[in-house]
Amino acid sequence: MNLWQVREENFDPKLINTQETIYSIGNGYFGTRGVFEEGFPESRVATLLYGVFDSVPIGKEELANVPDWTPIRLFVNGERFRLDRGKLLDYQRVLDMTTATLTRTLRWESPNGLRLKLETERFASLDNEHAGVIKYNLTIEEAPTSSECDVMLMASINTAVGNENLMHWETADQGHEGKISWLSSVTHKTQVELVQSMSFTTPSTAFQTELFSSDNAPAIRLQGKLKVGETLTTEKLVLMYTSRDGDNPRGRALQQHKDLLSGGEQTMPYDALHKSHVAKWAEYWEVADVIIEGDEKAQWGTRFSVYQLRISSTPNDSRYSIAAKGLTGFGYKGHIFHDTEIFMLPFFIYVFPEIARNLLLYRYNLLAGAREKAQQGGFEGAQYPWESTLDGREATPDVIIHPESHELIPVLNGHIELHITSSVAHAFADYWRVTGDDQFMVDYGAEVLLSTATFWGSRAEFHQESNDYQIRDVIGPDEYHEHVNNNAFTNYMARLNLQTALNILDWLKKNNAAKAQELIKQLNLNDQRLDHWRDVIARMHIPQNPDTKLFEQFDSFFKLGRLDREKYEPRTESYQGILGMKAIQDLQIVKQADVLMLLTVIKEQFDRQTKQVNWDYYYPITDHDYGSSLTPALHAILGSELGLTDVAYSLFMKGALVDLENLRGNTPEGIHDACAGAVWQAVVFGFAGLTVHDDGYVTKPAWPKNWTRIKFNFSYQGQRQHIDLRRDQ
Ligand code: IFM
Repeated sequence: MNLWQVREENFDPKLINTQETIYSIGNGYFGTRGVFEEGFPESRVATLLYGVFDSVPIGKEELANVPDWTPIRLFVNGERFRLDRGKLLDYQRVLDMTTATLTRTLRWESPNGLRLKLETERFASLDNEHAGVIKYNLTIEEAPTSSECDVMLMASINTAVGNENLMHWETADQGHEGKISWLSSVTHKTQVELVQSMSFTTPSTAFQTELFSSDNAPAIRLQGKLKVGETLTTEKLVLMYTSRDGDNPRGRALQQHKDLLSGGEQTMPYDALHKSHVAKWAEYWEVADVIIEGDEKAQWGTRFSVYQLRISSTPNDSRYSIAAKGLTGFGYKGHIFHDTEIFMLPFFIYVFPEIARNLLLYRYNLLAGAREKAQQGGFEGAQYPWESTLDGREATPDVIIHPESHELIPVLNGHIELHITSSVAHAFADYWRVTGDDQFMVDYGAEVLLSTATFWGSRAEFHQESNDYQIRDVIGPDEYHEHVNNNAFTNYMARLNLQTALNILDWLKKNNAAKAQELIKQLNLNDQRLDHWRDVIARMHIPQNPDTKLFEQFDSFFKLGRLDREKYEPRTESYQGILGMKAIQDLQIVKQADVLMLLTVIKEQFDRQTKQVNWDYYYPITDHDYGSSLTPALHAILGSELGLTDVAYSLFMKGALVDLENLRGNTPEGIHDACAGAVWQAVVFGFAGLTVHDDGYVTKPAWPKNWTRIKFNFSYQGQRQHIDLRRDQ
């Protein structure tokens, strides 16, 4: 098994959409699903650009699938090559993660008995984020009637793609200059302009090139004769620039395209572009790779996760963040959830702080939207939306079609799932703790922490009869239970948000008095407000038994019925799917880590007894298989800390293989990026046991069976650390 590769040795049409997700390529600026150049029925063709949205009737806006840059249609002696006809003689597809290059080699016999071999290669340049490149090589192996064939290849940019049935782009203009054809499209509602320039070249002098204008699919045709046994080499280069990149996207695309094609050899730009792309990936892997010895599948799944995290993010843009499915599918419409801050961001904080800063800046830049949301709810400060897009306003749809029951159901998360706000605040504090980047805290983090604390200060209600502050009517991370009071995760993290804000203000007063005064004035942090925060901290209702240390997930959770889970095994769907949304509210069944997420995200705040007693209670009532994909790998961290290494390992593998084996059945919707982040965390914080303290860090490995080595790098206070743990044999 090559642990740097994902391979497919057979083509199974039934798996088409799953494999399209898995074989996605990307560079953070754009992601392209692993669709075939020649197309295929039922294919879910998609290229998504970081932060390029258009409006939708339900759910505000979605990443707008751009005109497809990949098509190359092939005709030999008038017969069209397509995998749903003829006979596939050999087939192999490889995603090489070292070089982020997708290759496909196949041999095909046409219905008329002609045999050909195709070798294709594709990548989304990491060195030049605007460039997508395809090498397409054709060999005629056998032709029944002649030694030479008429070959026609048609490369195009196809506008006839949408997000499922919704079309987002209007062709604005198109044309060609020299060898380059270009298409300008504009999103219907948001008016983003995209220019895609295309060249399709071959060194073969036996082939004629013709450029075709079309508003639907401008194309470049290569036509000529190819002798049996000879190979035709072609290259398709597409550059994409949008109005988000600055003025004149057409000028930028064309200028750069001409530069890349200029000069004799450069008419075949693939190799030079590939070289610089590979060099960039080598730099990435040098820092980001995690080595696990003794367990090939774990190594493979972890590497795939680390690959996914990079193709979903960019160091060059802080106006958007990482979507739940990155740039690999339509699931969750490209919206940003707590998936980023809780699940993925730790990887970037520890490994790629440049990208972490962008992800945090995204939230900082959207403070205005968060302030507006707080105000609309009648509160002060900043409340982050549960689902976020470009303007920081709430983007959660009010209704959706339930994926299992297909009913139209109201979605309350945008209204009452509040914990995202403290997760964002925690992310800034965590970045600071690990990187020691004081300036970032001064310039951005402090304002976010103080503004979110202001929100919690106004959201927590004082209750006379219990003499405490409560946060009522929420949805906690376990989304099965709605309208609950005093969710442990929400209240604990809100209290921490308040405390961290006070600490930061003290620190600022000592270290940057001018900034402290500026924020005090700007955010109206008068003594009365700060005293109120102290009071909320002191009297926040935290549903936890002080003797046993057991948290109650929310008020009266323990009074809910217990489910005889055995009765429903074996299952193929969630308990919510089986029992319905209403019935599940009355049962102690947890969709995803809630109390246990609290004990993991801020693990240094809890002792072992607290962790153990809560694990014993909540682990068995959580749906690890059909609840949320986010949390099995996250649970692995706590499991390893508690010495439950076998359980932790099996949870970890559910995360590591979630997409590679389509364990949840929804890989066609896109990669589970939160899960990818949790997989990295499980290896580093769980099995390697890395804990960063204020004055250093320690590792405390818990070795899964057969693992003999864990090696990774991370950055601590700006210095690269190399961890290489070997198991005593
Ligand atoms: O953010 C998650 C949420 O926690 C569970 N449902 C899916 C969302 C997007 O991944």
